[in-house]
Amino acid sequence: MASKPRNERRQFLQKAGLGAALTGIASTLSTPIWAKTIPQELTATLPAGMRQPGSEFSNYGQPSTHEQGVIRWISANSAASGNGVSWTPLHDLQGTITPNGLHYERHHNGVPAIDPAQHQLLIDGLVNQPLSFDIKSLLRYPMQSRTCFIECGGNSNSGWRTNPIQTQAGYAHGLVSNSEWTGIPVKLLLQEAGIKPEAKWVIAEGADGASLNISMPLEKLMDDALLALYQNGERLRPENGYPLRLVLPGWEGILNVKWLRQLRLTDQPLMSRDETAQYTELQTDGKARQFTFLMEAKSLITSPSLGMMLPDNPATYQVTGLAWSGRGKITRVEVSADGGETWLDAELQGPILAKAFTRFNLPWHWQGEYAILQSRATDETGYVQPTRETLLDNRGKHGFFHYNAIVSWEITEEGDINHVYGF
Ligand SMILES: Nc1nc2c(c(=O)[nH]1)N[C@H]1C(S)=C(S)[C@@H](COP(=O)(O)O)O[C@H]1N2
Ligand SMILES: [Mo]
Repeated sequence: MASKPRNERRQFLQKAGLGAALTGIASTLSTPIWAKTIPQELTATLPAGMRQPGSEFSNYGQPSTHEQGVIRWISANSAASGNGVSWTPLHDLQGTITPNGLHYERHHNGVPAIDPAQHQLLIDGLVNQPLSFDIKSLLRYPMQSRTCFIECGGNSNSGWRTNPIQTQAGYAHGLVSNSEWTGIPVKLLLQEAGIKPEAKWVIAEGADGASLNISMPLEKLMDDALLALYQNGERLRPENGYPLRLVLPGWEGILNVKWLRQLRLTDQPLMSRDETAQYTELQTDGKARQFTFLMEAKSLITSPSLGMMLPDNPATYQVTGLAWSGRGKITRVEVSADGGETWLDAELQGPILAKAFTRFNLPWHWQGEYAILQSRATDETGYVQPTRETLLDNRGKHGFFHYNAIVSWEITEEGDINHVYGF
């Protein structure tokens, strides 16, 4: 369904009496009871439990067969096999941790089959002593865990299109996932090799067909970068970099080099294809943004969202979603039901971790009126997620990377949900 023009929408909202007061959204509303009540005398007829033994044990558990629709959506590049993405179904998930089988994928040249017994990590360049590590020796280091998101710089880039894409939340914004990564602080290994004073940059290389080469400031690697070997408690999945990858909390996906085989310390960036021709953005003044490492604050209502519907009214619905920021902690998420005229603070589910998904919740009482649901995140630096209008004003109409504008879900009087470009 096409989105309504702005004026018509405003009239709609006024007619529905949603102008100034945020009728309907109330954080104090008690949770409704959705369970059916049954007469006492019927409780005796409840089934007596399972008499037959259930199915066998399994060596590795799989989701219920009733959950087969919860999948990564694959958009592979047909012109170059192995190049493409698969999206995390954020709209089907709850909590904040992305299950390993549903972590989004971005490969430039497919998933290499790596035998960990053969794999080596080389640290060389401007170091006192070049070092090589095999996986067995890396597994003996003291490890640390860090829960953080990884987001592709190209996530949500359909937002730059003229017309709002009618795709489920995760399949337009799910090139981001959140995991507990466990491994060795990169700093520890670099210090072991001994960093020469001239070293300012590190060129990381993966062992895949693309042999991805990418430059990153040494400073970040000495700060909070992790050489991850484990993902949510188990060894990395092949798709996500087995047997080891870089994790640079809060920084653009491309820097989180998978199947890592080399860290070369240099005094300047490499200026490789993926940091010049790609992953740069032409600005309105003709100059390009380059090395835009940080992922800015963003939020997304995952439910209710496109592909769902509101079956009845009046009724209370739980508005829920995710917020994250590469700068640190999320401090506030506001929700609007009237296209941004009025806002209410959502509840933030703890623990709130820096550079990680934060879930927000807010009950919303819907009485069948036309509405536009939006969420707006603020992080601990005071940065506020921009409207689409502001983003386009600042960055031009033809961007490609780093789209983090507020997302608007239109709720029709019938309870259908469309993606619209909000006010
Ligand atoms: N070696 C290698 N590392 C890589 C890539 C790749 O193609 N090869 N893709 C990068 C990009 S663009 C992103 S967004 C993330 C995706 O990580 P994931 O597939 O684990 O989600 O890995 C990065 N690391
Ligand atoms: Mo990416």
